[in-house]
Amino acid sequence: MKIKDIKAIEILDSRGNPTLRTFITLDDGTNVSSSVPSGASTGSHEAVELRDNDLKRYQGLGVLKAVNNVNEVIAKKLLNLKLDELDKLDKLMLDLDGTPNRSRLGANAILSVSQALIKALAMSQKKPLWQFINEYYFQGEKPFMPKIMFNVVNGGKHANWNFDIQEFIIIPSRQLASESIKVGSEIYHSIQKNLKEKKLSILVGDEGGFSPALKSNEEVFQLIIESAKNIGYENGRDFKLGIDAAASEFFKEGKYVLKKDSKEITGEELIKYYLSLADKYGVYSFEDVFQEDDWENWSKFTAILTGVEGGGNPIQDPSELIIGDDLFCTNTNRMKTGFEKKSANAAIIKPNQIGTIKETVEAIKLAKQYGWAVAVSHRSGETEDSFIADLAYAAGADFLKTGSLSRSERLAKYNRLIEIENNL
Ligand code: 2PG
Ligand code: MG
Repeated sequence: MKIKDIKAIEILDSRGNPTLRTFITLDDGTNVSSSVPSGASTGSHEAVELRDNDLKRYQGLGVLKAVNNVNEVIAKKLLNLKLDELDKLDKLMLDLDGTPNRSRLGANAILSVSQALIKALAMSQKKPLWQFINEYYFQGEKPFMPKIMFNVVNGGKHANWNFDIQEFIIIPSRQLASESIKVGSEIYHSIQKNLKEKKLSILVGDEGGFSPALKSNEEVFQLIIESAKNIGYENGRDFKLGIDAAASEFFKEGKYVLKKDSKEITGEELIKYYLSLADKYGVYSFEDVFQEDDWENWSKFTAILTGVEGGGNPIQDPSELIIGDDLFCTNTNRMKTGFEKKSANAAIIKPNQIGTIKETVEAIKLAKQYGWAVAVSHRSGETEDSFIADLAYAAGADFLKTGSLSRSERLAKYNRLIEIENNL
């Protein structure tokens, strides 16, 4: 099988900003496309998302340079090559880029091709995408339906006016995707009903979660627990609570500034605050709870919360999750530092933070080797592409995190899990 054609175009993501969709045609007639997402609360150690910075188009956010890099630079190198060794093709693109952070070609350009190549080979071999990924990258290790992290209340940059904590998450305890999605949806709609009764807004943020005018960050937990209870679901039994603080976004001159709570606090005080949330509301999952280079507080918090002297790993079945997202940026070098410093016991995995699926898979394998939990994740700017749902299942990831229970770019991933569950 040879690559006959590669063509990228500029499309729009769920925020209406430009991103890439790349089409690949093989000489056996197979034709697929894949699109890439875009973050808002991005980590400074992420691979570079190439934007045009031409203020005459899309406020500078156009991706025509990245499109051109696919159509002129990458295509020239890959056309007519055999498609059987995907890792080699990814490596060719990385060599072509030649920078440590993909700043020449753009991680967005590279990833759109990397994903499309996999889809093309899977389709050409007439295998479901998850099966192909599982066999090719995970040597047939048993695939596993991830638990789902639903971000039902949005704050930080994703709502832009309200809570300091970016995401308030529920994780249904059910293992079947369809069951988990049902519990998530029922709680989501109960929150909506509760908000209407309280005469609060039901408008949603970037990831489809509500962002009502409550008085504090803490009140959100009360809202979720109460709304779930109204329809018979118990916190701890039927679902667990989590947060993605995206704390780099509220770290200002050495202090953590919680505007909603009118507090400017130190890392030590922030640790106490999180411990109180674990205590009062049973918050179980803590993502990006400190600034992305505040290793010291990460390690302290992990040691205290997990009760393991000197830190948290390896933990096979953690009672609490401390997850690095901006902390690691799906980058194995940063993960190694995190392991040495015992900073976390779980990693968020986002393909566009690193650039190729080859490297994404390496990050997943390293997290597993460390005994960390793996949470495959979307970005706040998404498309209808559901690649990460197949990836999460194929990789045997513990979690898939892909937004709330509204907005089709989020539901596309949940619906894909339901398809997979039904062998489709
Ligand atoms: C995160 C993500 C996705 P963004 O912080 O985990 O929820 O947000 O894509 O804006 O970085
Ligand atoms: Mg995050």
